[in-house]
Amino acid sequence: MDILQQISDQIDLGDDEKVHELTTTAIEQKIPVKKILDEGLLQGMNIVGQKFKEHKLFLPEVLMAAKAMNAGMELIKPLLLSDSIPMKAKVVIGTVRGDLHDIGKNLVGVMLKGAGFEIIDLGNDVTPEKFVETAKTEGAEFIGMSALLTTTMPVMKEVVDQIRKENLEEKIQTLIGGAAVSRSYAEEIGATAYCYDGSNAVEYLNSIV
Ligand code: B1M
Repeated sequence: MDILQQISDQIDLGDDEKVHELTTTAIEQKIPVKKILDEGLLQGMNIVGQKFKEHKLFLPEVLMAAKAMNAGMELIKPLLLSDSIPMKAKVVIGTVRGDLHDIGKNLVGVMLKGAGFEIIDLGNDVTPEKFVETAKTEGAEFIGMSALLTTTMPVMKEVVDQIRKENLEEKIQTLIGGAAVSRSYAEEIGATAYCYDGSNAVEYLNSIV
């Protein structure tokens, strides 16, 4: 069976050791890292997401799948970063308050870093105050927020509102992403941009920096 298919299957089964082993082999076989990511790791996580939605998998299994995904991510991270160039701009990134989903946010952070942006990663469950204060003290030009839950996406609006209230729109742009949000939501709350995924975030930032 195709090794990328095996990686995807082992994520679905939540076997972090197997994913580590298979990802190592895929790297040794010189399969392009973006292909390992898209057709192996992300593919597996998409299947898990679909099964979770259909109640065919439950939370502990999803946690195991997330652990397996991270086992692969740790191996490809340095490769995604290897082409890095001098820092172009600072981006404060985090998953919003109440939301613990950080796999996508981590991935976006790695890709932006690889594309030459300085990343200040605040982790998950980040309050609006923390986003804005950090961007101010660090002199960051961008705040990148991730939300995977419909219940946590309104926190993004709090950040945008806070930026407006402090008249910082000229200095700090807000980017949003994550499965819960969309371009129209970004427009609705007045965020500067919606980024579909890490590549899209890189493309957007490169186009304006
Ligand atoms: Co949760 N979960 N989860 N979960 N989980 C979802 C999001 C859900 C869609 C599953 C489902 O029902 N199908 C659903 C949300 C429903 C909704 O709100 N509409 C859900 C739920 C309900 C929950 C709980 C509430 C379950 C419960 O407790 N009953 C709970 C909430 C906990 C909390 O956060 N407070 C919960 C918990 C968890 C785990 C802890 C078990 C685990 C997270 C582990 C971790 O992140 N460390 C988990 C997981 C793994 C998922 C799914 C299966 C996979 C998410 C993922 O990592 N995808 C997810 C189903 C799904 O999304 N299909 C689901 C892979 C990742 C690479 O993609 O994060 O979308 P993603 O990131 C993408 C893009 O969205 C984009 O780029 C990334 C790369 O392509 N992007 C950005 C993301 N952030 C960006 C920021 C940017 C730009 C682009 O900034 C500029």
